[in-house]
Amino acid sequence: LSADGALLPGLRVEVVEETGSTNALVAERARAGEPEGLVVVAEHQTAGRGRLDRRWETPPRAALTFSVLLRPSVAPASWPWLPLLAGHAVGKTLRAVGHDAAVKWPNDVLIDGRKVAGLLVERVDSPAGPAAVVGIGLNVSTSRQELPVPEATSLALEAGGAPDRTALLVDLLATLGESYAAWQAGGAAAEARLAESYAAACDTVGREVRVDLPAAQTLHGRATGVDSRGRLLVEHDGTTTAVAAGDVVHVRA
Ligand code: BT5
Repeated sequence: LSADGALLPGLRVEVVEETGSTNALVAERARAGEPEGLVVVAEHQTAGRGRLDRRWETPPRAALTFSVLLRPSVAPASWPWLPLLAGHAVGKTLRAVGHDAAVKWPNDVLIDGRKVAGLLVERVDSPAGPAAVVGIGLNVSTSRQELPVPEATSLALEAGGAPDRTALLVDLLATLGESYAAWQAGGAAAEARLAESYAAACDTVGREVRVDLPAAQTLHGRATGVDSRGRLLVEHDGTTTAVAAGDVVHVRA
């Protein structure tokens, strides 16, 4: 499933008709010691999660929703790259099938400024060691009424036809697998390349932004790039602040 024929060691895909959240389901399996490579796809999520207790809402079959269990061998300090790496992989996959997709730092994928996909990466500790659950929700609905917020879009609405979700999943897993393998094998040089490639595909870079931080702190400035740790560089008041994704409540461009 990737350039060298192996997506993840032991890749296995399970499909469930309905569950609360595929992230919750895969996290549970991770805690029980499940090895890397499990992918769970849900036709319908009844309690889809976003960041910071926000919700990800999609009617049955209106989205491709799945979670991937990874056990990265790289140092935990590098794990903040995972949501960016995964979002970038989604963007690349969509561009390869003709969509003008861009990433919004840190974890959204946009088409024409509207959110088509969201990502939620959660760390899980287990006796088998730490794991990362990479959750991806990608809207495919043919009906605008099915989208929960006006600033959302779907692949079908953008392309005028429902995509083949199975083919899409295969493409997404292949691209994600390649990026993951390159990141794990490549050390600091791979992260520097990733930072450059992510920034080039990032709709946030180059824009005036307002970053809401916890405790009602707000940063107004211009996003100038992404550093080697995946932090957004914001130029403001004659200085540059590196903002970590984990510290951000909202980014408005
Ligand atoms: C996200 O959070 O965008 C993360 C979404 C991750 C969903 C996947 S689906 C598989 C896996 N299992 C889960 O339970 N979750 C993951 P955040 O950046 O916090 O954005 C949440 C906000 O996006 C909400 O407050 C809404 O404004 C908006 N939103 C909710 N549903 C949406 C949708 N279907 N399309 C576009 N925007 C949506």
